[in-house]
Amino acid sequence: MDWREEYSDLGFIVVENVFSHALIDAHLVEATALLREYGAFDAATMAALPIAADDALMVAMLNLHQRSEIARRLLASPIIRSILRQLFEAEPVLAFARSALWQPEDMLAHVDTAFRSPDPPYSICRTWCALEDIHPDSGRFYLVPGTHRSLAPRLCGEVLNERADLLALFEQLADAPESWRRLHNLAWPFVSAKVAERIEPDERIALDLKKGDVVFFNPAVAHGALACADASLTRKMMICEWAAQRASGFERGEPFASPFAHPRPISTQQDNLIDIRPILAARAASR
Ligand SMILES: O=C(O)CCC(=O)C(=O)O
Repeated sequence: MDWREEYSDLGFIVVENVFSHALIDAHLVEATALLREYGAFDAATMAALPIAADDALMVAMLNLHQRSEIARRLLASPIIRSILRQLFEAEPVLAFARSALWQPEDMLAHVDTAFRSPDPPYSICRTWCALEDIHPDSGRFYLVPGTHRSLAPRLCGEVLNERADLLALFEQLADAPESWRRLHNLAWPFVSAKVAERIEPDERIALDLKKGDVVFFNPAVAHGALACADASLTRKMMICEWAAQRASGFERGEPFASPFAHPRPISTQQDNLIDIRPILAARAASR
């Protein structure tokens, strides 16, 4: 199967050996120094950071990925750029990046976006990059194949049925596609909250990732992390979100500073929305 078909069907692909180990090691030296500066020395001290310090660390971590020459070299990987360019049919732009050394708590199955079409050309993709050989007991990353098609759109429909305010916003989209970002931001927590209860444990594909491997995934695919069975283990990873340069740059909210110097106008086509016209027509016909 062509990798694009695989991405389209499963919602993710795994590409092995994307980064040089030397570059990863140099990046880890910088990321570790930053974490220490903020008082994160292991999983326990990281989890105990006060919210304000945690937020400040997120911003500093994003800055590190944007400003450090080593991180920029990692993120400029020709393999990553080439795959994203083909998925987006446009230049990829980094929306955020975060490196972490330990599995955070409570990583239940969730989705990272809602009301976005699962069909190409995509405008958002996430990459989960292994910065060491991931130990099976350290809380492996998992995905639930196909749920960007089978589950996420259904949950969007359920949320609209339950929330009149969101339905009203949804019905405005045909005339005012710029309302999409508001709908997304308001509805996404409700959609995501429904995900964990719909996933059977044996549907999860926990990936066996080696240092330098990268998972490219559609953020509407249900995903999460298995429980960490040994708190003394590290789980070094970098997670990034990429947007097509032509897209609107949604999710530019705090605490991530905008990587989009000049936000572009939104259009239904450009922002890769679920095509709502048939849904609206069916609703009108049933009234
Ligand atoms: O830490 C992980 O393995 C999962 C990350 C994740 O689900 C997310 O960033 O949305």
